[in-house]
Amino acid sequence: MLIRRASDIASSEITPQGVYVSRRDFIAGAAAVGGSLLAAAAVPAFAGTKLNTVKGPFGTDEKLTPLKDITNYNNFYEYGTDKYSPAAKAGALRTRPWTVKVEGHCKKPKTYDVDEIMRMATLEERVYRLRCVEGWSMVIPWTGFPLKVLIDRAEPTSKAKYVEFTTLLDPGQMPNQRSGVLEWPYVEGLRMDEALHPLAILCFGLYGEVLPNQNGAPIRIIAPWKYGFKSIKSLVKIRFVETQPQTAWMKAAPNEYGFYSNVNPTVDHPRWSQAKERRIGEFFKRSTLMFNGYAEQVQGLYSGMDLRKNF
Ligand SMILES: Nc1nc2c(c(=O)[nH]1)N[C@H]1C(S)=C(S)[C@@H](COP(=O)(O)O)O[C@H]1N2
Ligand SMILES: [Mo]
Repeated sequence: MLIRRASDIASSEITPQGVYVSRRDFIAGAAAVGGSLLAAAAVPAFAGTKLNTVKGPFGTDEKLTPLKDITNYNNFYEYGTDKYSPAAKAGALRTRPWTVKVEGHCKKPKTYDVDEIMRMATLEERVYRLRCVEGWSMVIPWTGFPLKVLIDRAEPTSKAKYVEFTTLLDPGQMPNQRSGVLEWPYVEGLRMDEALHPLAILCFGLYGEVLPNQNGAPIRIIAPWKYGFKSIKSLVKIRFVETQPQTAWMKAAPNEYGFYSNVNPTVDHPRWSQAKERRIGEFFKRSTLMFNGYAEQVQGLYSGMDLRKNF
């Protein structure tokens, strides 16, 4: 088993937790937040700030997708429905201060500052495949740690059967929320056991640096065995609920997007096949793997379920 939990990692492997801020970023940060230099040093607010990470589990030998593709070919409907608007427009998002509300069926609801969350566990680099429902894929070195770390802090009760995630709602900073393309704010969800799975991470960075805004700064979810749209960006709320959440995509097109959204080459999207994918940067399509190649890790979550009905 390749899984290493933060608690299994020897303290000698762990450089002081949190972030390394270069002098340039330190000064830029101080100027931009208008706060003291000390406050700026503790605040890794800006894309490009280096993060202290250790190598995490679930690696892959596949070629990494170049940074320029990961940051210039995005889905972030809050900034438009084409792939290039997020890079052009998401600069408007203010990622500090930023809070994440943890609420619902749990013993310890709390509103966290995102920097407090970042310091809860060692930041790991995890190279995961991302498979978009539209048929393209990338291989991305994300920085984060298991979502389970934060869930455990909240002490969910037995009524917590699902976790609902919500993106920021602020048309001033997310101009395409003025359109009706989706019902805003963007909402996603996982079943509790999915959310606790060691593959599911809270993500703060990629390629060893703080997330660019267009990739969902300052905090997002990555669930690599599901289509990319489950990996919700710019998260402001985590809510423990008893019934299955209605996600933004289910509301928009319930016949096309189900709650589970597991990558599944044998279940087509009603308008196109899911059997193949185009790895960004490659010419020939490759076969899509069950659960995006993470079957060994996650298939047990779905034993006995009809994945054609629960798509
Ligand atoms: N809030 C929000 N999260 C979102 C989306 C979105 O439009 N809004 N798009 C999703 C889709 S469809 C994909 S494929 C991934 C893309 O992530 P990336 O741009 O970092 O590659 O983000 C997902 N998370
Ligand atoms: Mo997607």
